[in-house]
Amino acid sequence: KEKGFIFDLDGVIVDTAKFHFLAWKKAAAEFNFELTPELNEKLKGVSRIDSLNKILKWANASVTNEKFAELSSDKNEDYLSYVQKMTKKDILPGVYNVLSNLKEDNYPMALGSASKNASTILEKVGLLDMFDSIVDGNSVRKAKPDPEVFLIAAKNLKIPPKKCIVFEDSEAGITAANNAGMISVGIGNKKHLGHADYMFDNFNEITFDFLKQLQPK
Ligand code: G16
Ligand code: MG
Repeated sequence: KEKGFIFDLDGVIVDTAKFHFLAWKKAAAEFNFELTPELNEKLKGVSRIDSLNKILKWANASVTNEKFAELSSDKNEDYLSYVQKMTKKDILPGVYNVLSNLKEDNYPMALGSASKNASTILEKVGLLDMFDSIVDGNSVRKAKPDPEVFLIAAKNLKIPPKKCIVFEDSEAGITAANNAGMISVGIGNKKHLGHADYMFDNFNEITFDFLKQLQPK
């Protein structure tokens, strides 16, 4: 195939942002900080360690390395307790249709996520078999907006970066896709995604014909 498709996970395929929020809120309460939905926006697409560093900075708090590790592991346990309850009903609107259309036509597809829990989540919602390659927080050193995650995905798919299409819901993720020289498609909140090549509210608005005719920039 001449094109490859790369999907972010959280905010694109599933809405796990609400679970990250609940878990970080609980963790932050341990040092008497109230995490607001506004601040939570800034944690989207950001790794676990970087997220905790940001929250500590907002709270003007500092903790020992030991406490840092404990907070981050407790947060993850709490987050995973929500993830365990996920089913295919948690797949965002229109996503399944787009994925299965692309799959039927044999387009190479990869996941490009910052999460270390990506495979667990895909398994829970029954989408693990859709992807030819899964590039996640376990295989990447440099976080978005660095293009590393998407460049590794393109390499695994054996498709040149400029012939890859990236779906992203975060500001840092669209920047990462643009930095990789890929075609960027923003999903969701237009406010933070003005730098995307294309913009949609959700996958119900994206037709298979549109995806088939997309050309490199
Ligand atoms: C996701 C979320 C972030 C989260 C990060 C790391 O990224 O958007 O909020 O902090 O993964 O997750 P974990 O703690 O599970 O390793 P993405 O790239 O899928 O949007
Ligand atoms: Mg995301």
